[in-house]
Amino acid sequence: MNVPESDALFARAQESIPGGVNSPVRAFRSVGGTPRFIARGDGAHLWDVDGNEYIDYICSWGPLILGHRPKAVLDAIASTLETGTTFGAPTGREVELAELIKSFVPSVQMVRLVNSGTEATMSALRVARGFTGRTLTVKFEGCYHGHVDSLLVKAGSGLATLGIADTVGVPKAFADTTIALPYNDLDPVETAFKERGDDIAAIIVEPVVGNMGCVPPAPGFLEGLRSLTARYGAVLIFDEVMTGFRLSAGGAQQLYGITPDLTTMGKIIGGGLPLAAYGGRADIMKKVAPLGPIYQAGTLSGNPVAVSAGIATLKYLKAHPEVYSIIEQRAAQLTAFVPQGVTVNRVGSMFTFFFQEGAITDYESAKKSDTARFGRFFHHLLDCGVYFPPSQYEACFMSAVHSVEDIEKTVEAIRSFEG
Ligand code: HOZ
Repeated sequence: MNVPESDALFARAQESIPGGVNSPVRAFRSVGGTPRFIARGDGAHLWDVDGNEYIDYICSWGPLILGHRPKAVLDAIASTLETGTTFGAPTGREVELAELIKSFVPSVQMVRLVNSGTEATMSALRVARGFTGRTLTVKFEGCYHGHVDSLLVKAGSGLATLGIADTVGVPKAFADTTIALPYNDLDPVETAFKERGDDIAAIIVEPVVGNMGCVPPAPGFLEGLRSLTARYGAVLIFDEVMTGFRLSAGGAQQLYGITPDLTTMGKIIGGGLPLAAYGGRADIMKKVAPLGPIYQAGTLSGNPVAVSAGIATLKYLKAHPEVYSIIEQRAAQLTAFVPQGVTVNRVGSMFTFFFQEGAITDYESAKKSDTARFGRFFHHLLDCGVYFPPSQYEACFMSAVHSVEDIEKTVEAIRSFEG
């Protein structure tokens, strides 16, 4: 497909922005070709600057559960803009959003609003260390928790996409505070606690992984993490930036019936604007300044425009619980046909077509995928007007406004792949 306007913008962008993009996976590096520069979105569809239309399964990497430009969210933003954009002082809306979050996620007894998922995980980790007086964190290979220094060890998402094992720029001393273990395997976690349990502050985990592609937890894995952290006095952090408000109203923790100590949230919570949060047990959150000695702050935290978009989104989800069955059904319909040599992992409205046969349960198995064939699949879909993430190691997201026709057209495109 010729995309002269995107080509021209990409050439210009590369003169001023590293790799021409503001977040690495967008650069199409692992699939080749020119990233589409987007002119606009509406509902489940996107249009690029060359006028091509796509059915969008990136949904801005997860936030757009209501699609592009949902009326409730646009109205809330517009009316908030009439009052100003930022005050650097508390507003009633922040209280309303905090109360809404608590009503969706009962394990969150207190919550602090921040601006990005990275900020949320960075802060939650600091709080876990401050609360326990310990240093080490257990994370899982292929999970990605934003670009927090100590969490970029064996991380998924863009690092997996670009083949960066461990980023340069993280001091060894920081990386040494992280114990990276295989996902879905409890034995090494148990061993780590036996050997270093007195110094492990937290386990942080994507309860359903989205960042090595979609990988569900094996039966008993999350339960095992819960009981080990409880036994050793460590904090269990669920990173629900992707899964929160998506896999159910109460996120993965509601779906699997596990109560973490702290939860990080992002994406959907901001209704398409930059907003994220961390929260959990009141006795832990009461250690955060100004109540306690653990410092964390932000000029634009609780920004009124983002907060109003978040409130509008969560209120819509509360009033329309049927959204969850709709997006699950649509995703099931889309993934019913699987090309030969491909395995689909799906949990609710998150899914990935892995270009290999056999079970994908962890980072080792995810990495066995035929990424060159995935790249051909990706470009075939793009040519058919279907916009998937430009990486084998990301999840697709369904929105409430993908229509049956959108899904049928997508399945048709998948069926016609001959690569
Ligand atoms: N790390 C994000 C997905 N896992 C990608 C964000 C982006 O490129 O916008």
